[in-house]
Order: sequence, then structure tokens, then C-alpha cells
Amino acid sequence: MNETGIRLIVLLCICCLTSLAANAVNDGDINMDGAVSLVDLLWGTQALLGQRTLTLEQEQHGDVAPLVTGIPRPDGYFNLGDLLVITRLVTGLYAFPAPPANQFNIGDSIGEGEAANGTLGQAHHEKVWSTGYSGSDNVNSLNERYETIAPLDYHENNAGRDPVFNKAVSGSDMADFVWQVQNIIASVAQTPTGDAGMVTVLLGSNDVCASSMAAMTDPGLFESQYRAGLDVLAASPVTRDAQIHVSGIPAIYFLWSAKHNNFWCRVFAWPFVPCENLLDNPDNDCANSTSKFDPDNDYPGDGVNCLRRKQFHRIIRDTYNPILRDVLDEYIQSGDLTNAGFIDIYDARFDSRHINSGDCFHPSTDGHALLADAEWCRTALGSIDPQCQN
Ligand SMILES: [Ca+2]
Ligand SMILES: [Ca+2]
Ligand SMILES: [Ca+2]
Repeated sequence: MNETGIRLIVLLCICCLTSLAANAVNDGDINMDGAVSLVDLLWGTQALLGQRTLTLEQEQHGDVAPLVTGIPRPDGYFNLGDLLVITRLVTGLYAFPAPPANQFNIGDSIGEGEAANGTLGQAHHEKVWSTGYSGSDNVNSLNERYETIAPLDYHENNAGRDPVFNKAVSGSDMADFVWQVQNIIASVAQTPTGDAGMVTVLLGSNDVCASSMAAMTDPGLFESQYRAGLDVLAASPVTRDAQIHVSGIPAIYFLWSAKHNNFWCRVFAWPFVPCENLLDNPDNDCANSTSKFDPDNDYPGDGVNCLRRKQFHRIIRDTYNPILRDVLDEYIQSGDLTNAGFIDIYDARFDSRHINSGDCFHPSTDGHALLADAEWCRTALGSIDPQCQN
């Protein structure tokens, strides 16, 4: 392409900043023949030169840029940046994030879907945000999404395979990370590839939920237990290359604000929930409703219990989740776990629908749906899912 041609493209790019419809896949397949090839490169070039008019749907297929840390963040425009990414796709210099070959789950009672339907103590692995497999609920789990995207290549979890893939055990805390990883390593031979494609990890809720603030797991111990589990993942050839999806601890605070007016929860359920540092004395003594829904800040007039609950919220925000994030970053930077990522979901807010009405503590089916959406949209593949761009 000569200089005049490049100038023309740049000029046309400035002129063609048309917002695109949000209903197609941003995959580079402009002519929509199922492959990204030289033809798409040609069509895209012609479009930018004004020699071809693309439909809005074709333009959206072409909208694959910009790349942010290697992951497409389509911006609603088709321009030169998109053409360059398509060029790299066609020449093999770049590949989109791909679905894993399979997916394992590490976790606690949330990872078991405990009480998701309101029945105390009952596990519901089929509803879990990660490895859930029920097609008849509103939880679009990560497992179900991968199966939809890659039905031939992805070895999905289902009722028969669940003992292989879901290693979560109710009551687990970070001390249990190591043996849950070892449990995965012992199971990978039961998959077609013989290794782990993806491992989701959601632990820590039982470290921060305690009889008092002082009884929370010591942060230094929490970190060393976390490192021990990551070391086992990094040491094994069947897990070290897997996508390690470490979820931050969710904002547990909001289950109090969601349910504190519920008589059953206050009087019959919460006294038996091992999270006294959040749930003791559940009467709302925050200064006002703005304060109640803003645990990041104290307000004049907040009572002692309100202040204690907010302290609980901020310890997770400022101490435990940064450990999960920063330690993992060390393993990524050192090359020990190159496909790992910390997923921050602390902005996801539970309201009354998202907490089951039996134990008033664990996510309901709707809560797992919320978790699934939040976790999915922050994965590499979810970031290019049009449903996540709203
Ligand atoms: Ca094509
Ligand atoms: Ca673009
Ligand atoms: Ca489902």
C-alpha cells in the first residue's frame, strides 16, 4: 500500500466512525463465511478505501480492536486499528482467547451451590456459577458458556462428570487450597486431554467470616496457604499451563443489607451462620440509607454495628483481595503460571433476590446467575462477548 493509500485510509477512518449495532460477534469474520481469512482483510481494506459498503453486521464482525493487554475491546467502530488486528489474525501473529478444553472448580460452600434453592445444607452443584450444568435454571455458568461456544472441543461438566470437575467442599478455607489442587491433579486422567484446561478458584469467604474481627484468618497465614496452593498448580505439568481464574472474595457485606429486615433471617437463620463479625446485632444502625449501601465510607451518625460491618467490608477490600491479586501477579510475572488471572468482582452487589431465603447466607440460584455473569464478563473470552458490553 502506498503513502496515498494510507492517507486515504486514515481520512476515511475519521469519516467512518459510525456506531455499530450490538448484536453480532466481534470476530474479524467480515464476510461471515465462518473463517477469518485474506478475504476479510480485502473486504476491510476496500471498506476503508470507500470501495465497498459493509452492512452494520459486517462492520461489527470487523470491530475487533483496540486490544487491551492482548484482549480485544471492541469500541463500536470499524477503522484502521481493526484492520491491523485482522491482519495479525490472518497472518497468525495473533489469536483470540480460546475456550479451555475443560474446567475444574475449587471452592467452599458457594462452590457447592449450598442452599441455592433455600434448603439448608443441601448442595446444588448443578447451579454453581462455575461448573454448573443445569440447563433448566437461569444460571448461565462458565461451563455452559464454554459448551455453547465450543461444543466439539470443550469437554463439558455434567451430572455424571461432576465429581471429576467440581472439587469444592463446603466449609473450606484457604488452608484447603493445596489438597483441592492435588485432587484436581489426581483427576485429570479422566479427561480426554489428560490435563486441566481451566481452574476456577473462589476461596476466602470462610477466612474472613469469623466469630469476631480478630478471629479472621491471619493475613500472613492466608497468604502462605494461598502460595502453597499456587505452588502445587505451578509445579504440575497438568495444571501449570491451565487458565487459572482466581476470583476475588465477593462483597459479603451486601447480604446483610439485603436481608437484615427479614424476620426469619435475623431471628432464626443468622444466629447459626458462622459469620458473626458481619451478622451479629443485625439491626440497621447506619446513619441513613445512603450510608447503609455505601460500606466504603463512614457517615456521621453511623452506629457501632454499622461501623463494624463496614470495617469487615474494607478489610476484605484492602487486605485479603489485594493478597489474592498481588501474589498471583508474582506467579504470572515470573512465568510460573502464565495463564492465570485475578478476577475482581467486589463491585457485584447482592440484593434480596440473590441470597437464598433458607439460611439467608449463601447465593440463591439468582445469586449464582449474578456471579456467573460477573465472573464471565471479566474473563478474556467474556470480554469479547456482546452480552457483556451493555
Ligand atoms: Ca471470513
Ligand atoms: Ca474497533
Ligand atoms: Ca444453567
